[in-house]
Amino acid sequence: MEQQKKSDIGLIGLAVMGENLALNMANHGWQVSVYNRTVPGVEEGVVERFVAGRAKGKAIEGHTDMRSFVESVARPRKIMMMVRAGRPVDELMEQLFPLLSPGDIMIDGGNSNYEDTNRRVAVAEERGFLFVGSGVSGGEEGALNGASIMPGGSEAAWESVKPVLQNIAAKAEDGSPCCQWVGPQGAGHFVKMIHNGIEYGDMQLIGEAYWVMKFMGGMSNEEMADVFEKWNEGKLRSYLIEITARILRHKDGNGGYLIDHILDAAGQKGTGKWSVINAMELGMPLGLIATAVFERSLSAQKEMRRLAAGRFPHEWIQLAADREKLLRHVFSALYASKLVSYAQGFSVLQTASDKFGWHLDMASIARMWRGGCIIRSAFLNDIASAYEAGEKPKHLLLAPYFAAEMEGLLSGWKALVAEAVVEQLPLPAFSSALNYFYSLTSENLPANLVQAQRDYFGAHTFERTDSPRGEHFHENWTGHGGDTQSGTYNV
Ligand code: NBP
Repeated sequence: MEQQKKSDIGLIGLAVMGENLALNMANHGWQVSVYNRTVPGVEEGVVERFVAGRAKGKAIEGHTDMRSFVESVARPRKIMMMVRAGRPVDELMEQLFPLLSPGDIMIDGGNSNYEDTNRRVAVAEERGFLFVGSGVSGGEEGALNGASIMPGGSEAAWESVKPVLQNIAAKAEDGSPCCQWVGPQGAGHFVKMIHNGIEYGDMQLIGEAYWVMKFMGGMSNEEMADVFEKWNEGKLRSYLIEITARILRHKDGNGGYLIDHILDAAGQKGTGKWSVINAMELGMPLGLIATAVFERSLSAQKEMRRLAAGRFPHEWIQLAADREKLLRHVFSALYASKLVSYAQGFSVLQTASDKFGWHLDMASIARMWRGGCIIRSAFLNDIASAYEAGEKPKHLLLAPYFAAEMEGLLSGWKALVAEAVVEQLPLPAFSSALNYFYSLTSENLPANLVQAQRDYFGAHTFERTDSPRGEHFHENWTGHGGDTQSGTYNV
C-alpha cells in the first residue's frame, strides 16, 4: 500500500537508547520509522513489541525489512543508527549503501571510536552519501527527555539534521540547545570520548570526597548526603553531585543503606581508556582521567586487595578533630582537582583540533555539556566564558577567573592530601591533580636529568639552557662512546 506521508527520520537499533530517542523524536512532532534486525537466536519481535507497547499511538512506524524501512523515509533520508559500536555499524552501512539515494545521511549516535568515524565519513562520501558521527550523552533519561548531542562529520549534512537533533536535545538553563556542530571527520565522537573521560574523573573525585568524609570525618551516609546537597547549591552544582546525595540516602528493601552493600569493584566500557590512549598518542598529559581508569582497574582486583590489606593492615576512623575545617578542605580538593581535570581534557581537545585541523570551538563544547549529559554542571558556563574572553587562555588554569580560584583553593587542597598521605588513606586523583598543578607551575623540572640519562645510554641528545631551542647536543659521557647520535622523535 502506498504510504500517505514519508517519515522525517529513520532510526535503527531499538535497545535502550534507540527506543527512547525514537519516542523523544515522536514527542517533538517528528514522524519516525524504526527498524531492528531480526536474527534467529537473537531476541525476536523487538520491533513489534515496541510499536505495540511504548510507541503505541505515536507517529512511530515499525519495520522488520530494511528495504521497506529505508523507502519509508523522506529524501534526503536521515537514518540514525543506535547500535553497539564497532562492527555492527560497518555491517549496517554495507546493508544501507545499496538502498540509499545520493545525498542521504547516515547518523551514528553510538559510542564509536573517532578513528572509525574518520574512516566511515570518507567511505560514505566516496559513495555519494553523507555521514554524521554524533556523540550522545545522557543515558536512557537523556535519550527520552533531552540529551547532549555532539555531531561531527560531513558538514553538508548539518542543515538537514540540525532541526531534529537540536529539537530533541536538552536545553541549557538559558534555553539554548545542547547540540551544536562540532567539526569534520570523527570530531563529534572525539569530543564525546573526552566527555566520557571527564566523567570517569569526576566520579573518582567524588568517590574520594566521600571516602575522606566517611573515614577522616567519621560521617554517616545522611550527614554526607547533606554535604553533597549543600555543595549542589554552589560552585560544584552538577548532576553527579546531585545523584551522589540521593544515592547516599537510598535504602534497599531491607531498610539498610544500599551504598553500604554495593561491592567496591568498578566496571568500565572503554571510553575512559580510549581518552587516555589518545591523549598519549597526542603527547598530552591526562593524568587525572588515567588515574580514574587505573583506580577502576585496581578496584576490580578485589581479592588481591583483600590479601594485601591483610598483610599491611591500617584503620582510619574519624581522624579529623575539626569537621568543619575538614569539609572546607575536601571542598577545595574536589573543586581544584575538577578544574585540573577539565583543564587537561580541554587541552587534549585543543591539541587534537590543531593536529587534525578540526577548528573545535571550546566555548561551544563547554556550553553543549551544560545540559542533558552526565557531566552537566554549573561551572561549564565559567569555562565557556574563559574561552570567549578577548585573549584566549593558553591554559584553562591561567584564565584570570580560574587562576584566582586555584589561588584560593590551594592551601586546603594540599593540607588534605598531605594529611591523607600520612594516614595511608588513598586519594590518588586528588594527589595526581595536585602534582600536575605543581609540575605545571614549576618553571624547572628534573627532566634535565632524564635527558642526560637518555643521552648517556642511547645517544638521544639534549638541548642546552645556554643555547637556542632546537639545537641538539650529544656528549661522549664515558670517554669511549662514539659521536653517533640516535634519531629522535617527540611525542
Ligand atoms: P547496545 O549498545 O546494547 O546495542 C544494542 C543494539 O545494537 C540492539 O538494537 C542490537 O540489536 C543492535 N545490534 C547489535 Br548488538 N549488533 C547488530 C548488528 N550487527 N546489526 C544491527 N544491529 C545490531 O544498545 P544501547 O545501550 O541502546 O546503546 C546504543 C549505542 O549508544 C551504543 O553505541 C552505546 O555505546 C551508545 N550509548 C549508550 C548509552 C547508554 O546509557 N546505554 C549512552 C550513550 C551512548 P538486537 O536487538 O538484534 O540485538
